[in-house]
Amino acid sequence: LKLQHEMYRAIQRHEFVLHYQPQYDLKSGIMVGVEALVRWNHPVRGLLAPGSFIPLAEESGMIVQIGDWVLEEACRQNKEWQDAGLAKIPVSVNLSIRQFLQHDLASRIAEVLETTGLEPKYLDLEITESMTIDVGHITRCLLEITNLGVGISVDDFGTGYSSFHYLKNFPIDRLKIDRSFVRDIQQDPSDAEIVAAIIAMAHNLNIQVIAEGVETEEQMEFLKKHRCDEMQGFFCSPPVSSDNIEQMLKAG
Ligand code: G
Ligand code: G
Ligand code: MN
Ligand code: NA
Repeated sequence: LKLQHEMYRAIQRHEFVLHYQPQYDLKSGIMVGVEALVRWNHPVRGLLAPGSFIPLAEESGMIVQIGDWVLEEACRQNKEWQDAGLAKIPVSVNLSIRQFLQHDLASRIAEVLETTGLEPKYLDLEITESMTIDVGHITRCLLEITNLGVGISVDDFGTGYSSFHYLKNFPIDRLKIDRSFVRDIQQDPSDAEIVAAIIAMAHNLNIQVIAEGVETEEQMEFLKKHRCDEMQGFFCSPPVSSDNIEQMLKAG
């Protein structure tokens, strides 16, 4: 496959770039985090969204190298913002199950924090519910990571078949309510109930909650009313370039 072959050279050729989507505190409206989202600046095809190459990268195993680049670049960029005097906020990085299957993920994370100089509390790792291949291994790995002081979020919460298992067994700091539940909050009473229940349950377990895919003011008001902690979505901002994040942080 041509695209797969090109992907091998893309890291060396600096063709991957990170965009960042802001995350806001619902009460104060302050930007309290960003999620790093990779794009491939393909020399011929233009800027490719992750949907068009992440599945192939997962299949081929290249996601390990790409994910490693994303991790280091996100930490480097965040430290650069901090060094420029901008507000200190954590960056969230999406992890693939393939990265967990490497035996030394936690030490690699420690190394990246060391080389970039980023404090661990300014890194958050997003895992998904599909990552149930080897529960024992993942639990040990997550404990090593949280012991470093790095945060763990469950991405796309509610879409897998093991949501409660995750909450019960893994050291989770935050869950991200999947945007499929947020989308119809106004129209579908069961989605509204589910979202309200997720927030209440997470808080009882001492877990923070962020809603994904917030597109309207009404959705935001609903989430505020139910004491959701943070939100992310097109209503506030789509993923944007690092320059744009810098501007937004400067503007306060
Ligand atoms: O930005 P966009 O909506 O196109 O992202 C689509 C999907 O790609 C999201 O589910 C997101 O989690 C995933 N994705 C984006 N960046 C990364 C990354 O660096 N690593 C992994 N594993 N997935 C990513
Ligand atoms: O699976 P993950 O949460 O990592 O996916 C993040 C992706 O979701 C981003 O690539 C972004 O393009 C997309 N996204 C972010 N905000 C919204 C939104 O408000 N609505 C929709 N439909 N997609 C969003
Ligand atoms: Mn994510
Ligand atoms: Na998600």
